[in-house]
Amino acid sequence: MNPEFWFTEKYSENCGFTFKVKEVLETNFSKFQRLDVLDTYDFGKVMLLDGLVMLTQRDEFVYHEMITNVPLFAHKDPKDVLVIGGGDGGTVRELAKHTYLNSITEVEIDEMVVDAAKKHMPFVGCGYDSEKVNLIIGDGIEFVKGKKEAYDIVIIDSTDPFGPAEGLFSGEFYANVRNALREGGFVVAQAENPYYDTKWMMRSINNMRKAFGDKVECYLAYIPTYPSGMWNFALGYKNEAASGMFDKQRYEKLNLKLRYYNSEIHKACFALPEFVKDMLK
Ligand code: AG3
Repeated sequence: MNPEFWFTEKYSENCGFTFKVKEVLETNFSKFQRLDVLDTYDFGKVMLLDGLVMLTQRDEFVYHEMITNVPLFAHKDPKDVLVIGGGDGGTVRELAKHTYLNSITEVEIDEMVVDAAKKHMPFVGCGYDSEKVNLIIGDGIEFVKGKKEAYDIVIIDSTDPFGPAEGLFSGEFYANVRNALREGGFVVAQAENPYYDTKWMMRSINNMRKAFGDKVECYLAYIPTYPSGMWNFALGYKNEAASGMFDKQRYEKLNLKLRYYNSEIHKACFALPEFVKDMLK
């Protein structure tokens, strides 16, 4: 008998990432997906959706700081932010630190994710403690349809582009998101990685291009527990490119105590390796 229990997310037929598990805290099913929460030795609490790592206690800060602070500090004067997905609460936790915002709306399709985060992962579930966060349980695709210039920033914090999230990567959806943005607005979507998921990454970027034309740029962050550790974010802009913009004054005034994002990263994250640039051509 081997008392050890290991979980592997397979990245391909031949490669994956493995955690040694202390305990399985929850396994649950909704009509959308399977959810597991593990307690692991090296990465603390881990949330899986359909067997894929959504976040770990140890490195979630990278993803959540980067999906929020890059568009927020690039924007000239953000007031209203919409999050689609992000049920674990990590994204709204970061947004709530931007105390000048008027509203933070999140549309998450699966309440099971919210409940599990609140129960087992208070470090992200605490995102819902802020009064400014308005959580709507519903379909983000339907929610954005017909919205006109209602948000300054839309953040798409989804699972991988198959299963319940598939529609969140389509050209039609991005066109609706564009209409929902005000002048000067940005959309940011988690957009997979340039090693294992190049097909998905490019499909997502090309669909964003269908709505935003050449006004799409990418930035990277280093997240050990996501496939390849190099994670891509796609950013669509209505007017000026986000990569050249940074509200230094607001950044200094807020004086956030962050662990990954800073003014240098804001600029540097848009620097792409040659092989990624080639892929994006
Ligand atoms: N959403 C993106 C996770 C993608 C990870 N993919 C994978 N492990 N195959 C994360 C949600 C965090 N709020």
